[in-house]
Amino acid sequence: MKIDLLTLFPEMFVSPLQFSLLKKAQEKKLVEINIVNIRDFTLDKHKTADDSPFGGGSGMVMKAEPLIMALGSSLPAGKAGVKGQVILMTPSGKKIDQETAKRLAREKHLTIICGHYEGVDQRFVDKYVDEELSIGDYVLTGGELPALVLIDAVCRLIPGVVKEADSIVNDSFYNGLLDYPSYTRPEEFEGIKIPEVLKSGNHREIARWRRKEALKRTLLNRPELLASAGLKEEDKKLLEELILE
Ligand code: 4G3
Repeated sequence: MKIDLLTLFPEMFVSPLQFSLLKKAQEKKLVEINIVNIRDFTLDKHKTADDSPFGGGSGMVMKAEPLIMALGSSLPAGKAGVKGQVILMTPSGKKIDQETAKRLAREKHLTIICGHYEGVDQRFVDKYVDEELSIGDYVLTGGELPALVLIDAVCRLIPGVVKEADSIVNDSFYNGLLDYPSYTRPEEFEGIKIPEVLKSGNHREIARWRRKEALKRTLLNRPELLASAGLKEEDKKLLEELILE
């Protein structure tokens, strides 16, 4: 996958992309991330990337021309018009979830634009942006951190980036429920022992306990997920047990 990142603050990406999963994904050539400084495509000597809004009001609006030039610079050579999926990170976008990450992990080319100030000239958005995405209902100073969140969520789903059997099938949300709790050595910590069942060696009982704990967490923290988790008869029995407890 190729990812072009259009930003006014390219330095914000240097360190986060050099560690852990994203570093390995790039080393293995499973992902190529190209950072484009929008300011390099401004047309005037002051390198103006933003301007005041027509109609008045506070804040600044990102200008369309530098964005279009920056977008053009990242298109594959000889493939004008084949730009992949162009995404704008903005608090007014659709909220991303694991399904969004799975869908985007199947794309060959993503272009992610990091908005700033009060927004982006709507003519650019209408003509060049395929989807506006948000990482949640809060406002940040820029789209850079949201872009990194999206890239991390998407890249770990690209085949070969994370050892398949490992994490992904055990992820929270993979089965529609939150994760069950995990424990590691020592067996006793500050007087608290690990749940006895985890030492039993009885894999059926362990699986049942984990399922019940996942249902418990989901019931307590995210009850709205239960409706679409595709619960089986056995799950409903576990839920009834939990409600009685
Ligand atoms: C306003 C994304 C602010 C308009 C961006 C961009 C939060 C998110 C910004 C705009 C952001 C988010 C930059 N803040 N919740 N700030 O994903 O286009």
